Amino acid sequence: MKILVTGFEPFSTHSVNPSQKIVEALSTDKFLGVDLQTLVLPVDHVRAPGIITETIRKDQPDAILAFGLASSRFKIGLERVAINLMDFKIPDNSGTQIVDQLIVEKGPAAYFTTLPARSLLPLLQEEGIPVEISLTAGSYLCNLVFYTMMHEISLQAKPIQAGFIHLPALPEEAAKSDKTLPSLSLELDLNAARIMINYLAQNLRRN
Ligand code: PCA
Repeated sequence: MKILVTGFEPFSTHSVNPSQKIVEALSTDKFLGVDLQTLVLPVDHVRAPGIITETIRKDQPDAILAFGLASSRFKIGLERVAINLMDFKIPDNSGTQIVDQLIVEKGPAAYFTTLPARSLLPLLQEEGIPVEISLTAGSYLCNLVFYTMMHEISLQAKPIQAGFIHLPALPEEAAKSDKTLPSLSLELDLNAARIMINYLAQNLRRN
């Protein structure tokens, strides 16, 4: 079975993106019965949705785990909902700041994650990973990619398990910051990603 894992390049004041780091580390991992595909997306409101849509159409993954950085979070966030809105508080890496625009004209207001967030939560917590179910993926690039992939999946009418996961900042960023910045280690991020991949693989195998 094919599982696609995506992350993002660094953006704004963040010199490092934990989602890129975990994707790079996972690309050399082996998971039983899993053809794992990894992708680092640009923080660009035109290129990122284009790349994710093309990848889903071309590779037809059975499941998608998309990761990004949410630098003020204390816990890993299993995002529950993607909204049809671009309302950037900062420009993307192309220098564009979009305000009050729909992602898909006439698209639904929102899509729910199709990841089994309720089942994943205790699994991750039992491993000592700070994690929560989050009700907002924001209105920037992460939400844009999340909404775009859920929209493509809904157009294809396939039962693909897909969702977005936000990661707190890495300790190296918190160490350099003059603000009080919560952080989580790359080791815990990676552990969480591996647990989720194995869980999806087992569930997909059963179905
Ligand atoms: N986080 C940003 C975009 C890229 C990333 O890693 C977000 O939360 O929208």
